[in-house]
Amino acid sequence: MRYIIFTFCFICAASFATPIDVRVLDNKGDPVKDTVVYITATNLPRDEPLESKTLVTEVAQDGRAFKPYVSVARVNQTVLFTNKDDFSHHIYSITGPVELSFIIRAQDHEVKKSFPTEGVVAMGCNIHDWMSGYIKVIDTPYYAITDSSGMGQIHVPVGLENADIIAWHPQMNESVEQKLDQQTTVTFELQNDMSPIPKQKSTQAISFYGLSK
Ligand SMILES: [Cu+2]
Repeated sequence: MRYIIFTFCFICAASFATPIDVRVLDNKGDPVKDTVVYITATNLPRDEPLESKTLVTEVAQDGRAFKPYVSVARVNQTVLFTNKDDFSHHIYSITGPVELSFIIRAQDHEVKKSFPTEGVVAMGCNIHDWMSGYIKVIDTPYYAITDSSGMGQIHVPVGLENADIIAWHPQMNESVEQKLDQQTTVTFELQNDMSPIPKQKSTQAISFYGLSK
């Protein structure tokens, strides 16, 4: 009987989450990949969805680049930095909730970090100065990152009050937001030009105190 009740409640809960399809286009109508889209509201549930409690965001250093270029972390969620290269990186950030500066050594050495408040962590590497990556730290369980079609999907529970949907990308000059009512599709058409996305060079790095190849 308990199993039946549990199953019934699970189906109920799932049926009350509405998928919202989000599309982000630049001011030329082209899709914008790697945009973080997320929901805020005045009554966000205090109990997070179960999956987010064990969620770990992985930011890899791979081929002298951050992969992915844009990541999302919840406040206080573990971010796992992993080095896929066979040489070291020296990751830093002077923006965001916490300043970062740590060396991550070769061959799958791992470093764990977390961030106590919302913000934007703009990362670089002291050894490979072209490396650029971002972590958007947010305090909501309802978010997505757009794919190469500029699309993302967020499952939102019913009953959110004063809900907004926000879009952020490192090369936008500001976040944009819309009121979220009952709509199941949301399109952002950016008005301003975006800055160029930096190229992650893959040329041979210069040796630096034995930390790099
Ligand atoms: Cu590096």
